[in-house]
Amino acid sequence: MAEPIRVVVTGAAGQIAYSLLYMIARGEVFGKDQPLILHLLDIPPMVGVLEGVVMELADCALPLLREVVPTTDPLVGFKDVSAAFLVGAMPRKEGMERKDLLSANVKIFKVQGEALDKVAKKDVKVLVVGNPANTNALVCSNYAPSIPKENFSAMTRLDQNRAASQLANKMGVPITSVSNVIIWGNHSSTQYPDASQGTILINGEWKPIAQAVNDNAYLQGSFIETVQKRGAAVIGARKMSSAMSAAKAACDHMHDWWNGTAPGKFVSMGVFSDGSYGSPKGVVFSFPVEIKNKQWKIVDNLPITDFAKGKLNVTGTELQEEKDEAMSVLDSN
Ligand code: NAX
Repeated sequence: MAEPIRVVVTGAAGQIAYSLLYMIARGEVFGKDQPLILHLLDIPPMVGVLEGVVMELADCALPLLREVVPTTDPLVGFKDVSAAFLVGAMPRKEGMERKDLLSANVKIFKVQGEALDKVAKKDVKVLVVGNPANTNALVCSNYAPSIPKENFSAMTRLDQNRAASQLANKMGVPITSVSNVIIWGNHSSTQYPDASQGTILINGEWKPIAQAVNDNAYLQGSFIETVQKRGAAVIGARKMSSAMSAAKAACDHMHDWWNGTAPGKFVSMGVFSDGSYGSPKGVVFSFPVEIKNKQWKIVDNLPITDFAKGKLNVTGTELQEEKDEAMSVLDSN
């Protein structure tokens, strides 16, 4: 068997981590032959809860889980890690402006970036889940200059999974029959879920989704809105935000980053923009990517309609504003 790798989950006492830790420790991300040492990072008031999570992980009797390291010290949490799931963040409280939320999170992701820079492996893969995920990833990377920018990403996989699931449901096919649906831009309500490059397996034949669905008003209307507002719908029903599905999406994201994408398939990830598709350079923007040897590459030359251009512009503008606000908070600190 391989040597164990160290993997950290922040916000380890929270609700997403409660599902995520189990999925990782089962081998669903790094493989059934890869032993793991799990680092659980949270803040001091959560130490008691963290202890309970450690007990439960022990009680799961998981063969791949060699050791669990609960801590509130980022320098311990990030020490020698090969993969980092940054789930913990400051939640938006009632009446909080975006600037206040950004400001609180900038402080968290600055500390974590600095710790990653000091003690993590230089090829660590960092997935930011905690919101505002795209801009938190940008801030974190900013404070970890010794780790390549390509190793930081933000999660839009939950949005991708939601979009694919909507389409599978509408067409009455299994989820495995829907491919290459894209999430562009920010993990926020300005995101652009785009089915125009996607394909769907119907009666043994892969067809363009647009052709199979044959309802442009739906694809450019309620499909997009349903995905954009799905998080709010789950909160409305559950009185708590998406957790199980967010954990599954985080596993999917890291799994594909670690293991690669199948030929002809792509997935969406928030990554540093090189200006592709007219997006603002230097923000963390969700693009369709293909992955090989643990390196992602933005899928290029996809046709972009005027409708899509308008949507990309809105979400890109929001990300540029978030970046500018985050940078102004950083400058004033
Ligand atoms: P919880 O409030 O259940 O858990 C968050 C945990 O993070 C808490 O235990 C808290 O103590 C911890 N924490 C706070 N500051 C920390 C720090 N500096 N270091 C380490 N731990 C810290 O939230 P949960 O439902 O688990 O959601 C976590 C984050 O995921 C939130 O920011 C949420 O908005 C975000 N989400 C992002 C999604 C995405 O698709 N990118 C979807 C799901 C989710 O809404």
